[in-house]
Amino acid sequence: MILKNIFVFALVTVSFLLSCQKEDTVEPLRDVQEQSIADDQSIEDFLSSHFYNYDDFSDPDYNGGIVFDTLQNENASKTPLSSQVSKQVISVKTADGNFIDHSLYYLIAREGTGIIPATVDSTYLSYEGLLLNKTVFDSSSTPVWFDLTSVVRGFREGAHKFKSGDFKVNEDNTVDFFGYGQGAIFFPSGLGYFSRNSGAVPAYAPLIFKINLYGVNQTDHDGDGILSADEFDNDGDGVPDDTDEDGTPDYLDAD
Ligand SMILES: [Ca+2]
Ligand SMILES: [Ca+2]
Ligand SMILES: [Ca+2]
Repeated sequence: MILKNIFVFALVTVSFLLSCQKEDTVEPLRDVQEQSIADDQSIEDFLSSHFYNYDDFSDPDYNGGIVFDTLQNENASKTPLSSQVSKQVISVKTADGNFIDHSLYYLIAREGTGIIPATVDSTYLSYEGLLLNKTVFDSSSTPVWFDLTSVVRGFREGAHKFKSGDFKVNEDNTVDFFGYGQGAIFFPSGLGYFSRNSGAVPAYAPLIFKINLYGVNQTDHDGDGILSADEFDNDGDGVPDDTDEDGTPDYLDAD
């Protein structure tokens, strides 16, 4: 019940991560492959020059967040993020039908004890979004629900790397979360907003999100009894399938 109430709250307060359709028409579109390579270099530079507070996370009672810092001075001997992240190559279909590889990096600080969301499920999470210069462009320390079909692809795929946790409701009706997945994802603009200026995110910006994943709801968007995970993108091109080609993707197409 508490989760439901917060869900309603989240729907009206959170809009940033929802994909916006506004196109930036001022500058000619950059080449997707060249941008992917340039963004990957920028992300690798960040990962090799920064570490996170893994010493804090070695304490099972630590319930704070992830902090990034540079490998300088007294921190020069820390283990860089580049040695602690995993990488997934994601192929993105461009407007002209080509597939361009993009690299998503993810840091698992705590794996979580619950279930892994499908990339189309609803997730209950808190997050902080940063540019590579560590400017925070958006955050919610209060958990919010996100339908992963409505966020940028990097976030959708990245949330899929973590497991949810559990919670208990205290006598004063506050909620304690525990055992939840915690980490960060790093992805190029081709998995984000690419050429769009979106809020405080400039065009062609690689993005970082710190994520705490508390809960997962499996979705069946069109209520046809087939989970969205089973009909969203069976051909794996990253674009929602539309088998009957009527313009409504299968996961929203109840017939
Ligand atoms: Ca369905
Ligand atoms: Ca597809
Ligand atoms: Ca259809």
